[in-house]
Amino acid sequence: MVATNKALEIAKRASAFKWLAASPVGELLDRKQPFSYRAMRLISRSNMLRDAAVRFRTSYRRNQPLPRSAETLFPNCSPFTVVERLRRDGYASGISLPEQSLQDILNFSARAEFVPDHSPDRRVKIDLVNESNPLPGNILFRCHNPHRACATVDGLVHDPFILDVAKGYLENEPILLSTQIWWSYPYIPKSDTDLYTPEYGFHYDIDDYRFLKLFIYLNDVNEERGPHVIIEGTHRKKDFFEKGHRRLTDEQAAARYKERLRVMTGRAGEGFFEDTFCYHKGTNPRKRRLILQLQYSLSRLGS
Ligand SMILES: O=C(O)CCC(=O)C(=O)O
Repeated sequence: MVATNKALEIAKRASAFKWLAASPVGELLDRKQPFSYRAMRLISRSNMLRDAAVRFRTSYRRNQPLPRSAETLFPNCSPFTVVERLRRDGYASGISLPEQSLQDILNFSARAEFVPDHSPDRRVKIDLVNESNPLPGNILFRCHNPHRACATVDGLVHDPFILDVAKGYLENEPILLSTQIWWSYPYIPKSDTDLYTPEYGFHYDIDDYRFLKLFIYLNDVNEERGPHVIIEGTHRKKDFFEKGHRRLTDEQAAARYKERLRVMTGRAGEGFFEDTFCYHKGTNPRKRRLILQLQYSLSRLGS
């Protein structure tokens, strides 16, 4: 009995500690990160301070423009419209890669080495046809910065339309933070009470005072292929609870935002811009999903 109480006490302390570590205060105290980054993560939780920080930074520092490709792959898209939608809704869809570019990136993905999130020392190649998990126990497999090895991804990074959107939204020349291609595999719960995994739970990112992601699906994504879900407009306003909690359960998300959940299904090659300061998640897929992400930001704070 005494032993059980002691174990409970330790467990309680451990979960209180975990909660504190993940809280804004815990983050600020965590000296593993530079102070400027920790301060940004705290300040950014207030939209007013976040916008003020963007204006202040932009007033004294214009970033160097990234080189631009001669032609865009998206001649029919208007950066102005996309930026307006991003500001209003936190996301803007309607991007579609030309077939050849999609094929190039898929061919690259078949040759590339992916790092499993939970086994960072391993490298695996992943077959485009065989759907089985190459390293069970892992669910996310990432190829970091594919633009360094794949000319087509590099072309996207420097595409004039994409750069105009990033510049318009960031109100400064964009800095490329990273690119990634990753596979998401089904998370199989170990028991009936183990349905949740943070990899597939709602959260918002705080990677800089302002930042922007472009996601492009590399396989067809229907409801069973783990579509990305966005809670529209949550980049503009968060209540006190949400400022302190980067994560929401599905139940909390449904209770608070039932009308604003946007499930982003799409065909291979289709994509959308998103300010992932919005609450968002990748859904636990029943079948694996392959996605490309480009991330631009105002500074290198989040790198
Ligand atoms: O896999 C997804 O759709 C979600 C990705 C995500 O959460 C992120 O990029 O922050």
